[in-house]
Amino acid sequence: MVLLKPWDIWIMDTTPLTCLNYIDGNWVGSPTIKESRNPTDWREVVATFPSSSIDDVNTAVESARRAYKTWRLVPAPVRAELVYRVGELLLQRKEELAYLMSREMGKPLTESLGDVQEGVDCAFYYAGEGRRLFGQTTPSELNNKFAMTVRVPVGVCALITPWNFPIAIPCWKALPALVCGNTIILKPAQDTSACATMLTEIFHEAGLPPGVVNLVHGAGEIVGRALLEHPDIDLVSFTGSSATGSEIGATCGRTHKRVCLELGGKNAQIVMEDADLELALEGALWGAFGTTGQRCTATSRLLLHRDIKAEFTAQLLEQTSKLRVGAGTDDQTQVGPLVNSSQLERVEHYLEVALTEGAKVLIGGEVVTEEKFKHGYFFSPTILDGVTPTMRIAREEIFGPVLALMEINSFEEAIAMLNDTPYGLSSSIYTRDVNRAFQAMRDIEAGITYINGPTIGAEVHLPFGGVKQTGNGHREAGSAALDVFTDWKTIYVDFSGRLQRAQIDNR
Ligand code: UN1
Repeated sequence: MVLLKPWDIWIMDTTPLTCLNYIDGNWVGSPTIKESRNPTDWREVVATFPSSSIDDVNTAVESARRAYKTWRLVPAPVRAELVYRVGELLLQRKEELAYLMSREMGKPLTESLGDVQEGVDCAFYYAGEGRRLFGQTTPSELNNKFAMTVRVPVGVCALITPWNFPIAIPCWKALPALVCGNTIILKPAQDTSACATMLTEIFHEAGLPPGVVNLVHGAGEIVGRALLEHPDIDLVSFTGSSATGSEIGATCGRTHKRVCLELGGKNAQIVMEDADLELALEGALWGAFGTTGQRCTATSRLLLHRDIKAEFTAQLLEQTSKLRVGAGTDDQTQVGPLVNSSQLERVEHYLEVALTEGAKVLIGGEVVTEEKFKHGYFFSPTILDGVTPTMRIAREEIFGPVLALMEINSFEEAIAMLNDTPYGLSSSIYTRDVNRAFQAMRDIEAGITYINGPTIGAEVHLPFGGVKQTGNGHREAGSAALDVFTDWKTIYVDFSGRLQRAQIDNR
């Protein structure tokens, strides 16, 4: 791939960025400061950002509440034009943002460009929604009476976003929220504070009025918690771990907030004996090791039919050994570092668990020890064999470059094994048998199923989310996200000039 190459400018300039909160249209600080660092070399500070307090949250909520009074009355097609402008500015600054992302959280440049593109796609898609936001009209059971539904905004939304898609996921949440007439407070992951700040700069430049978008940096335990407890927040949208999600769900239940949760995955790819094996191999490598396995859609289990397992595994090992591990900002890199030390420790911990449980490491399984990587959080792409469904490594989300191989003897066993997990986000099957493909589409318990494609690669105009412990029944992206960010209002207009009693006067 040929990248437009203004990289060199940014490569030279590694002065830490000073990121601030953005409240009521102003960039403001907070007394304590934290740092976000480059996971390729943790000695490099990418940005400093405020460690915000409950007071900062309160100010942001007041500003969002004030702005909501007028923003909700701006016609949706006009709101949509500003959302469209966000897309144009994201496109203009695509390379700059991607480079920053690769420095700040380590994903390879091509993937960072994809992440920004996902934000652009989202902007253009939801800008279109501004001229739709369809409701329904339906006949009334009474004469001279009109019945319809309209979508109305929910109010002030807290968006709590992860570091693995630092532009795409905030866009998935912010852009539908805004086009629907809500105001927002973005609380980004601390590891990607600079990306969130640059995105907010774009919201500002696009002309969103003061208070419509607010950004509050800082810790989940302080800023996140304050948002959940604040009586003036109407909706919380969160993407992250299932453990945090269940706490958020419980708090929002207690504080009567609408809550949309996008949580973990333990996604599997099935390879049947009749599959195009080359295609399935490419898919497995991309699904398991893309973004260093740090996607909620990552392939973490590979279910191989016994007839092809030996041959497929040999090929897989050969290809895995060729993956180029390196800095996200190096355009030769295929697998970047993990985002921070605790993610690295988590992966190391799961490797210990795997060995104790009796799994076998076929490749990888260790921290990369090369001299040039010694200040980074690199873990080698890892394949484990002999994994059985009851092992923790077959059930728990690892969020790293670790792929568990499991053997299947039949299609029925494959589906049962794929479903045997507390999660249900993404899934994949490679087969040339159209009957099996359709049975899989019907019987797999997951929000997303790919036929002859890997478990990653969702597009913004289709619903995204999962079943079981992956979520709480909502979907992001597509027109489904409008159901998160709007309430239905049902309206009856009686133009008969008299009292008409439903269920009574027409009988
Ligand atoms: C995530 O894994 O957190 O389908 C989001 C994909 C991306 C989005 C992933 N478009 O892998």
